[in-house]
Amino acid sequence: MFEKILIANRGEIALRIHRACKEMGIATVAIHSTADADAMHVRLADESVCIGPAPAAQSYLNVPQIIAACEITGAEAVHPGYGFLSENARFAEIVADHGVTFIGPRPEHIRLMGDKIAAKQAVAQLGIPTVPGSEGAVGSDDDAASIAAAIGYPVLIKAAAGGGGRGMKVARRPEDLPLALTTARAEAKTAFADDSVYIEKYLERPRHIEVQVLADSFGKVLHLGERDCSLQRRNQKLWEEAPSPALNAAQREEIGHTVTSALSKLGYLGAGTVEFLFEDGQFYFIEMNTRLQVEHPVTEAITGIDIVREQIRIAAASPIELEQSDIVIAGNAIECRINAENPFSFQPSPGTITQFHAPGGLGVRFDSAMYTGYRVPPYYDSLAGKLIVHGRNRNECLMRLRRALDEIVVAGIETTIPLFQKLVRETDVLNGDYHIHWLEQYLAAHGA
Ligand code: MV4
Repeated sequence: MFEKILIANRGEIALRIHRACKEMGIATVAIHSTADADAMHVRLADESVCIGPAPAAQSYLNVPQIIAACEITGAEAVHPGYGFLSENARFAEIVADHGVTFIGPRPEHIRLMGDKIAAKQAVAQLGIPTVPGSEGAVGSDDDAASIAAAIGYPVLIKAAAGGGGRGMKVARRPEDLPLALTTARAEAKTAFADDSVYIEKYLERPRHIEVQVLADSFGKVLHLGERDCSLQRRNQKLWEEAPSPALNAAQREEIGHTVTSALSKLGYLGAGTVEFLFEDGQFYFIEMNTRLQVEHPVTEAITGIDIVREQIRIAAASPIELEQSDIVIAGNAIECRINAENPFSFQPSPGTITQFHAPGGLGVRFDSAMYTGYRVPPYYDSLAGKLIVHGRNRNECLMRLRRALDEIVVAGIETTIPLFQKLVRETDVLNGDYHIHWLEQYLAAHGA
């Protein structure tokens, strides 16, 4: 096992990784920008290295500085967390070239899943259901028109280099197609310097359901059930829950089996998430994330498995000491993302936290790097904390969530807490009856 791990991240996820390391008897190295000198992740770590000025490009994305920090501290492995360098295949290679273990998947799989067309083709070959559409990038507008006619309207044009929803355009009728293609290509060219696009059948009101997997270096691949992440706004998830209110045990087992069998054929290693759209009882692959995700704690709550500990063990070539039959889904868990933002306009709200009180009690977890007097810097994403609540069933979970939301105190900045206080009283949310556009429609009707 490693003796020292460098945590190449900040905020709540740096603390999350630190905690797993401490439980495993591993020393930690924090890296930080000048803006984060007073951050909790720096205070908690055994050692810290300042790697550059506030902008992420010069600090948390500064590969030479991070490698130097490994060398001067003697860290044997790097955990990238999420965001920043976590899905950068080149970073994973450079880390390995310096004799340091990258705690994550193999570079080839990070690279494959970063190419949306190649990923879709690869997983389709491995038996994962995908959305009907073009086989790879579309050529001329005439080719696009015949593909669209064959799959039927509405269709969605997606950027090959995209992901996260950028550069997508819907064509509802054949006459919309030329403009949708031109706009999607132009946006893709500007955003990614690559104007290749592909076409899919447009799903009108799907849910976003993702399957968590763990794969070790001995060929064992397990799934930890799914998370429903449909409650989102502008591709920012706000509420995630597990299990999905939309699936039954047989559907869960079937999609879980499909995913593990595919990833085992691929030779995947580490933690990963396979994302699907789910509509009318059918799953359609959209993307695979080759990193730890923000919402991993809801899966930890219902399975009792420490996903970060498993990532570290897998990277150290230890076997997963569980079988699929050992993984039992117990109760329900919900995560609310407490962002430093106006709850209805979602404008960032950096500033000093004048008062802070974390909620507690049975079934309540609060992952955050906040403290009273902490100044939320304006340079990074606005996630300030994650409230994760677990109950023996969904109703118990919702009762605890209402109680915990009323208990948290975060003063001095605006947060998304008031939005969640309204959502936990909405009939559709209480019934689990929502889809990927539900929250945007709700905010348009009830927002600021
Ligand atoms: C779709 C879709 C409907 N039909 N594909 C958006 C992000 C990208 N990763 C995939 N996305 C979508 N792909 C087809 N064929 C609707 C979305 C979508 C979405 C998906 C997941 C979570 C939130 C979303 C918000 C808007 C659109």
